[in-house]
Amino acid sequence: MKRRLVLVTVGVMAITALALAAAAAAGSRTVTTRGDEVLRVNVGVNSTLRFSPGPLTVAVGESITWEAGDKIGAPHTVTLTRNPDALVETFLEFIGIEPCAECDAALGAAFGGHFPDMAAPVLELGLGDGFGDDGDSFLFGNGFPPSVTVTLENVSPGETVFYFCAIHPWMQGSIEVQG
Ligand SMILES: [Cu+2]
Repeated sequence: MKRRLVLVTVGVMAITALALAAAAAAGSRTVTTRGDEVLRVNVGVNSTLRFSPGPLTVAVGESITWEAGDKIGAPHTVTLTRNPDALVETFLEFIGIEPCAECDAALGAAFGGHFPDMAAPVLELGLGDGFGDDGDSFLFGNGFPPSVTVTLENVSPGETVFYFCAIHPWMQGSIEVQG
C-alpha cells in the first residue's frame, strides 16, 4: 500500500514536471491574483489581494498571462509603468491624502484618478498597439475577461518594468526581461 502511494506520488510529480517543462517550452508565464478581502465591523478591513508571483523574469518575446484567482472575484487592472516611484507605498498615498505626483500620473493614465469610475473607466488600452508603454492597461476578472495574455513591447533585454492594479494599487509586480 505504501509502495503504491509512493508510486502515485512520483507519478504526480513527474506529470507536474512535464507540465512545467511544457509551459516553459511554450514560452509563456502566468501571474494569478490571489487573496481575499474581509470586513469585520468595528474591527477593520483586511485585504490580502496580490499578484502571484510578484516579481517575474521572462525572456524577450515570452508571453505573460494574467488570470483571476482571488477569493473575492474582483476585477483588476494590469497597469504598466517604467518608474518604480509611481508605485503606491503608503496608505495615505493610496487614498490620495499624501501627495504622490508619480502615483497620480500613473493612475491617471489608467483611470484619471485614484478612485476610478467603474461605470466608465477611461483605460489607455495597450493591446492594440502593443503593451509596453507607461499607462498601458487592461482589465480582467469579474465583469471582464478572466484572463488576458500579452507580450511586452518596447522593452529591452536587461530592463525591468513595473505594474500594478489601479483598483487595488497595493497589488504590484515587476517583470525583468532577460537577454
Ligand atoms: Cu485589483
